[in-house]
Parts: sequence; structure tokens; C-alpha cells
Amino acid sequence: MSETIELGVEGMSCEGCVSSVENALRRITGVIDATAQLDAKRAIVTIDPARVDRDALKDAVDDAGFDVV
Ligand code: 9UX
Repeated sequence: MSETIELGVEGMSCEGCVSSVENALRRITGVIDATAQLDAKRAIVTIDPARVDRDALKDAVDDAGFDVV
């Protein structure tokens, strides 16, 4: 079982930021994959909805230095 969600992410300035956001999200329990997009200012996150704590996604992005909107 998986689900794809979209997070608006502010503050990414280069592909390094994109990698930081992706890596932060991929470390969270229940995240199967995460792809961030600089131009679209978002992250596409594939999750196991039974395992993921959605607040943890936002916290991970915040802790990496970016803002979920
Ligand atoms: Mo690029 Mo982002 O030099 O945290 S990595 S601006």
C-alpha cells in the first residue's frame, strides 16, 4: 500500500537544497521515496500511509532548514 503526497517547500535555492530535502524526507519511517523540485517549489513523497507520521515529514523539512507551506 502506498500513497503519493505533495508538499509545498519554500527556500530551495539550488540542487544541493533539493538533495537535502529529499534526504531529510527519505530518512523518515514510512517514506518510500521523495523527489523535490526546485522550480515547482515542492516535494513529491511516496509513503506507506499506515507507517508514516505526517507531522514528521514537515518537521524533517523544517529541521533541514526549509519551510513547508
Ligand atoms: Mo545550494 Mo542550498 O549552494 O541549502 S545547497 S543553496
